[in-house]
Amino acid sequence: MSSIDYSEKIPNNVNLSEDRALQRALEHWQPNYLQWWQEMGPEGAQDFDVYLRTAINTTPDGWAQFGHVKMPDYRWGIFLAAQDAERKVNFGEHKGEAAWQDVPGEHRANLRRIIVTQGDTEPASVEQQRHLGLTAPSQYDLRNLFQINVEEGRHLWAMVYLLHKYFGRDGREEAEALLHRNSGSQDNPRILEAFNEETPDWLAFYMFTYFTDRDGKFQLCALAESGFDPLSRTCRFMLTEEAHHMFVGESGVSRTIQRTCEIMKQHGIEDPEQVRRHGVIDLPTIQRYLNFHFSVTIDLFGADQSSNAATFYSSGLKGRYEETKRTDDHQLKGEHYRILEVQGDRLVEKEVPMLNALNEVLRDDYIKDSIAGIGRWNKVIEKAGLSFRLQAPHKAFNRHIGSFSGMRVAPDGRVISEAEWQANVRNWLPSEEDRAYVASLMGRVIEPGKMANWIAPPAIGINRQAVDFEYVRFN
Ligand code: BYC
Repeated sequence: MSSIDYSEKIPNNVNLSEDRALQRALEHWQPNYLQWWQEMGPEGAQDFDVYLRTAINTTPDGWAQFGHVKMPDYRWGIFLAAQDAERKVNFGEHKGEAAWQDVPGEHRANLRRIIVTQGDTEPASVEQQRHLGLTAPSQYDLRNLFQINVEEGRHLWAMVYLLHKYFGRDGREEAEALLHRNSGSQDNPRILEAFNEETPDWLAFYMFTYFTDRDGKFQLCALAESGFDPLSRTCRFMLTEEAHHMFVGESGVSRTIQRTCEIMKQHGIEDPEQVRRHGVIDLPTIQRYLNFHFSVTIDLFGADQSSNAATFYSSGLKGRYEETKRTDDHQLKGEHYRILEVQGDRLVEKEVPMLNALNEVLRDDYIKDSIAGIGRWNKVIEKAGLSFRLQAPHKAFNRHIGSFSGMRVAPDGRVISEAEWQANVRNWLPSEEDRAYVASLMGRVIEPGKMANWIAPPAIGINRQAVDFEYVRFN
């Protein structure tokens, strides 16, 4: 089994040693990154040895090397998926041209903006999750949190590589700024709203990794279609790591539901207050967390009609999900898409030019994918013989971006008054009391194989290790 060459400061498959100027620029950025990691990365965990998966190359047996590593020593390498010399621009006005190996001058500003927005989310999520290690429900979960954190760090490196290599001085300045904005900061916040929200507890963490990391999957899939080949290759490799993040979310929520159902069955209770007396999270609270994370995440797709989205597509920078599997003309001029808008107190469908609706197209693809997992959570409840069912709220519910922002819409899609919203919001979104209750359950469990009372154990361990394997050595 090959291992990382620790004499190499920045492991990579981009021939970094042949580009001295780029190597120097990245070596200059690296200490600032490490300082950011010390200050904003996982709190109090710098000395732990963590059973981590490290990518050392992009081959099937090289992208997932497991072993105990201290997080600050993790090798945040730069890896692009293999190049296809025949690759073309597959959509938009440049369709059929050879894929670009350099940035086309006329698209430079837009491309930089996309890369910066993508890059900004990666350190933001590490900042949002920074305190969670102090209240992990098990060693297994603690390890998964840290795995996600180091990989988000690597994804930041991926975008910083593109900025340094292809955008000269502007790119270097943007790379510095990525370390200076901070999640939730009043003066210098992260770019997208969801990345300024707190992730205060583990239910929020699982919901975030299920819903918000899935936005990552869809955006990365759209960018993997880019005519700018280095961006496409970078995103393709990032996607291999993303799957585990969504797995942590889906299985985490599932295990939480399973434990709650066990208690409900065992004691023959359904009333949330009674359920809470047993120290587990009642299903209506899980629904409210779901409503919150679903609605905040679908805002991340941008406005339902966006000239930016049309430009990104027509200029070949950002495609649709599974662009190359679609059978239309990949230019979409004269095509239409149905979006919803509010008319009086009703939501009505309206046809708009497809190119302007591409944020909505991606959002709808995302919604289909995320609803599938909610169905799997319901299977756990059904299997326990309980009648409660979780549901995705209507896509107009609790929106802050696009034509529904400022509207009051109930989870079932009814346009409602401010008074009705205020009277019911506690039933629809997590209240202060809900958050305080969930917070009260969060206590650190560190003995191998032990779980906090509110969550069921996982079905299997990581990399075929036992569930009670020592995933984290606390030293
Ligand atoms: N919050 O024309 P619009 C991930 C702004 S997650 C605040 O619709 P556009 C990950 C917008 O900037 C994936 N502002 O915008 C997950 C614009 O501002 P200006 C991240 C917002 O450009 C978990 C204005 O509103 N990657 O990887 O079509 C853990 C008009 O909007 C928001 C990407 O997002 C918002 N939610 O669409 C770790 C891909 N939405 O120009 C990682 C790259 C919109 O008026 N980004 N605005 O000042 C993009 O493709 C686009 O920037 C967006 C926005 C789809 C996000």
